[in-house]
Amino acid sequence: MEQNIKTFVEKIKSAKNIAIMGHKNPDGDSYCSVLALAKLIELNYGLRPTCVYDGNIPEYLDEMPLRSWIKYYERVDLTEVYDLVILLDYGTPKHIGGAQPIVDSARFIVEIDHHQNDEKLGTLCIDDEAAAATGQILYEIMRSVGWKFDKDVLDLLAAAIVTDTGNFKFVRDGRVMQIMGQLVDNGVVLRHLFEALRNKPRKAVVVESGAASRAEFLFKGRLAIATIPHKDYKYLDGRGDTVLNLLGSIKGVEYIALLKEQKENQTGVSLRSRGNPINHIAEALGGGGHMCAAGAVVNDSVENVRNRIVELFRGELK
Ligand SMILES: [Mn+2]
Repeated sequence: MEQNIKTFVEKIKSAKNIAIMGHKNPDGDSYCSVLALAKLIELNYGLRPTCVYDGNIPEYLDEMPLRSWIKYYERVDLTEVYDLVILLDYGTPKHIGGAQPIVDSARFIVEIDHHQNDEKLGTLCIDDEAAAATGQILYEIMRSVGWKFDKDVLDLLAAAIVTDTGNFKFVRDGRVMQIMGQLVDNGVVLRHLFEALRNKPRKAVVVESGAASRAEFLFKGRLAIATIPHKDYKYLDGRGDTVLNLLGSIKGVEYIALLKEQKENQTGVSLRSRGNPINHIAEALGGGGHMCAAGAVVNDSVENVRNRIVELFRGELK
């Protein structure tokens, strides 16, 4: 790890241009990690990296610092060849999206990630599957190199950790909480951060709470299934966390499945559990993810996907 970080710093120092990207449809960790690292590189080496994304940035991230630094891939010159491309939090190569040409032509690729991934793209990999967020790994790199930082960096890293741990619910060890403590001691105000992230459009909350109110409950109430019809899909902010959180707050509900009709015969599935593993269900649907938070995109109708999910759970919950 230490040697890898040393090499990483050498690559930053010698690069004439740098691009940073996360995964398509960035979540809080992906988005905030990209901006935090970009700011760290500018502060410490005087070079501002090109930050790229594909898909949609959820509106709840609008209040995060440095929004203007990140550009949709179509607004970036994809023919530019970068000395260094840094991939953050990307999971698997299929999540790269429209900025792929930048990755393909890169002179050197560094990846920093906490996802399990059998198809790594990095020439140099600074991965840590035990980390709660990519933002946590960045914090540890920052401290180990001794990079100077500012309030934007700290707020972004804190937001990355808060969002990827589901407001600390998914924390598995004390390391990330100690880091959070250091962030707070250095000026991060958690109340401001949580308020800044409570920033959803009204329509999204109305649509999502409607989906929660129409949910069905199966296997004695242990599995909740909610559906977002296609006409409402465009109003979702991010993955539909309001639905997932509402249903997950009901006594007796252990598993939550949210089905999103993205288009005809294409259904996005978000799965959450309140403790038991759920990623094997996502994998059976062709997707994947973490133990308690996983998902898939299935080329089938909402009804058929719903029935498949019920059958997959029937084996476990009968
Ligand atoms: Mn992450």
